[in-house]
Amino acid sequence: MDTTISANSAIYLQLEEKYGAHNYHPLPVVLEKGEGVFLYDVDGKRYFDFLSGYSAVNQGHCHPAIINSLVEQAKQLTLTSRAFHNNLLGKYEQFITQYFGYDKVLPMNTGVEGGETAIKLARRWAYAIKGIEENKAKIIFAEGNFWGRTLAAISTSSDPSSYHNFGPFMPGFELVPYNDTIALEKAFQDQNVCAFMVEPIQGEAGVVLPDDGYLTKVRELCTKYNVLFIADEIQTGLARTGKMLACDHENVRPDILILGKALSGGVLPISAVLADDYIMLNIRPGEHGSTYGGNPLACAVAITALEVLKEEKMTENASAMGVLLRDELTKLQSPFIKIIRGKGLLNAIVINHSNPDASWDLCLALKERGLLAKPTHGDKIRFAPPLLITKEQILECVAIIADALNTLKS
Ligand code: IF1
Repeated sequence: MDTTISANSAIYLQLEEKYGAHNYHPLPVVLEKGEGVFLYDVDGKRYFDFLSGYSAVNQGHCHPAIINSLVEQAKQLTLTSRAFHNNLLGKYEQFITQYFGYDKVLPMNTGVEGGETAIKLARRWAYAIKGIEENKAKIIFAEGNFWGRTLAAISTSSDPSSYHNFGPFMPGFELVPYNDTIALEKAFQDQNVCAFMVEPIQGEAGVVLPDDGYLTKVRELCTKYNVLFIADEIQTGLARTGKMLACDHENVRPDILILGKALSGGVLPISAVLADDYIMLNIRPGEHGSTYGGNPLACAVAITALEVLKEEKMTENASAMGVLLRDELTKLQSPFIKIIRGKGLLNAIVINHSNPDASWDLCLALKERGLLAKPTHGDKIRFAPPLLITKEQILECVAIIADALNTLKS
């Protein structure tokens, strides 16, 4: 048991240990309140949140306007199912399609359902429009991708910890190296390829950025070979990288856009797949959906979550605070930081240390000093605070990081 937890916290960990599946290895901290950039544990200790619920809490924890929309709508109507119409779905569909500039939206719940929906739309377009022989459609993914935990998602994974001993896997998927448009164009020579699904920045892989111009080239190749460009912006979207969408850094427009996470501001699972009519209308009534997809509660929350991003200029702040964070971390000149990378407030450091537990130990030291972050893929630590963080708070957090780094032994 980690010695850095209180007796009070230990009670909660023991309950999870005994009664919950052991499918995570969380940091030893028990949280009970969130407000803005801060989280508070069961002993009242305050922490800066540098994970933001894996970019689901871009707007800050329990954003008052989002919570107000949740509470007011919850008193009115939460779920009709799509068997009937309701007074919010059409309003939300109009709002989000005009917000991002697409003809239509298919509302779902979790991010991975958004990915599954995008794949079904691409396959349906392949057979109905591109004329690919039935059951022959292929979709290309990038090595290092992560888009969820369903059997389709792990069928496209290159990470054994995602797919090992979960087979057999879904056919019709192929991998090319990320950030490699030569390999991508080679894969596009296969006439059965109908789509390329890619994250503009690979989150789970440890905030891996492609070369400038990669997305532009992807767009060109997809157009040239009549392949749908599917952008998984579930983690990179919604102002996180300093633009409303990470694709906006290169002004490229994907054919299918997948959103999730911060679409609800961390309040409940909401995802959305946006596309134009020539793609969206190939799925006919009764051919796809979900019990909660597009429920009135989600519609009310998502409209406010999107409004808040613009009203509070979170895109601009993410861009400026991201530059400040990376500059200040660079100034530390820490021997324990190999790489600092990121865009906007989606950042990661790669730890330089012989001890494989160094990144975990650093996260424990950060926790002790009031900052919560978690390693990904061993030696990388993601630094992704809510997008309303201020300059003063960034500087305070860099001081915490510097002090924690000093606890690592050479
Ligand atoms: C876990 C990772 C992040 C995502 C992208 C789709 C989804 C995700 C780019 C699916 C979800 C979550 C899943 C969560 C931890 C977190 C994660 F470490 F797993 F990979 F963020 F990097 N596309 N990512 O990042 O969305 O179905 O979860 O709503 O599974 O541990 P979801």
